[in-house]
Amino acid sequence: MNFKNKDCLLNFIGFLFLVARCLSMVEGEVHYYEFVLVEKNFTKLCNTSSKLVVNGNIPGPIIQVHKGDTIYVNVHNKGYYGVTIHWHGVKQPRNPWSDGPEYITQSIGTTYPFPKPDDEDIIILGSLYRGNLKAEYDFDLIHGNDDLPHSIAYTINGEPGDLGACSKETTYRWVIDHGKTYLLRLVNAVVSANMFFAIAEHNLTISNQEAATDFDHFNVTAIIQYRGNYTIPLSPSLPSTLPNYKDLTAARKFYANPFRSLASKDHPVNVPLNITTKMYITVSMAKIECKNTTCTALEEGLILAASANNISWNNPVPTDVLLAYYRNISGVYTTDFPDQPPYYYNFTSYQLPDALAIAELGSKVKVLNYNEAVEIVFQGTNIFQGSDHHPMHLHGHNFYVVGIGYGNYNNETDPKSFNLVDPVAVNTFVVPKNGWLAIRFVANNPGVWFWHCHIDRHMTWGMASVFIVKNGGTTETSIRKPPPHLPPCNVPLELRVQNNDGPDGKEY
Ligand SMILES: [Cu+2]
Repeated sequence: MNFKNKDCLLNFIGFLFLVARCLSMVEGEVHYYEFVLVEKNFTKLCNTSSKLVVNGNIPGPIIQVHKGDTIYVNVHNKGYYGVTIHWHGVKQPRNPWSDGPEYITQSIGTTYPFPKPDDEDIIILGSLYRGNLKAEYDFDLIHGNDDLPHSIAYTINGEPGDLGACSKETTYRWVIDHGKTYLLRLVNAVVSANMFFAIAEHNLTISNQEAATDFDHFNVTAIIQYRGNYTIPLSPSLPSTLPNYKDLTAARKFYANPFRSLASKDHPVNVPLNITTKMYITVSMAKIECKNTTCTALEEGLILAASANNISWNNPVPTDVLLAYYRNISGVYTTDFPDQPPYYYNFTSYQLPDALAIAELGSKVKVLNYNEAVEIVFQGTNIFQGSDHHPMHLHGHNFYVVGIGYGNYNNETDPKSFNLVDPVAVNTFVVPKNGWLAIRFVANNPGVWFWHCHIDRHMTWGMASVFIVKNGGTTETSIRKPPPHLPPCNVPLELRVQNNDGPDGKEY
């Protein structure tokens, strides 16, 4: 798999969330931020381990800016590993050079489209790991283990909450005023699960797996506390309406929503109607040939992987896709990512032969002409009875969610129910378990753009590929020049900062 090709120093993708506030009309401020990435010890759930964090905190700092502002972020990496940073939600027009994904490249309206809230808070749902996660992750990939490290708990703003051991004192607490309206920005940064979220005794309109049991059976809590004169109860009340972990019906009900946006004259949508490129892409668990003698193979020579149209993404050598494309270096990637799966079968059947799982390892990309109107239907499969939710993330573009459903996509009847009027525009959306997702976008951002399942376990296993969007013929529609400080991909071994810690966190 891709673990062998660690020529890049950039072997870890960090995620940062940028919150753009759009209340003020003042534009054009300049903001400077210093991010220091450092390994620091944290004690959570009675256990102390080192974690790579930004400015010493979990979660990291929030950048709050206005539309039109300029932001400079200096990142100082004082950790053990090479790091790339990818920004969700920030357009990078013609500029894949700073997009972030290792081996690949290294919208906001004017006002709220609803009454202005009195205040707001950001809730980041996360995963808590024990031990040296990077070392465990490398170990599992190198040995082709059939799984990756598992978290031990979920967190809200870095804290597991009231129900965990040694945890109550640091539960995240938000103090609010009675009678006011609050906006919550919810970010699901959990590595491998979708989450139900509720606030006890409050109405909230928000928008797992049946068989899987290896997720954290952990209710993460945080506290909302009203200001004022009253006796604060010793323990907070818990929501009574929150579905059970495994309540698939509740999840299905949620996904059966038409997912309408708040489209209006002031917040228009512009769904492409004349589609010029149609793709049908199966996203699936898979098996690939193990090319490493230390693999813990599932069966003879095969290890667990994930695929898109039966291709399991393999990070290219000796350089990244972007540089190879820009400099015309051949042999790094191929342009034959298929528009449809190699064979058709009942993708969501409960009994599928394992032979269907065998995927090809490849660095296959899809090339799109500038301004191509693209429709993709992602089809989940139940191979290994391993169907799952797959939040598909596209870099460089937003897309419209025009359709979603269960079972196999029917290309005659399902398009009739597409929402082409007021669909949501996002850069990540889920393919429901044993279902499909239809998206549309215009390929108007020239460059090299990674797309992948955002469950990191699946992405690591190869549920990913790349769009190359060609130039449009003018300077304004062409990819920018690389920045002068572009770091070289081939970093000599002796220059790399190395951490020789074992999975137990101790040096070996
Ligand atoms: Cu996935």
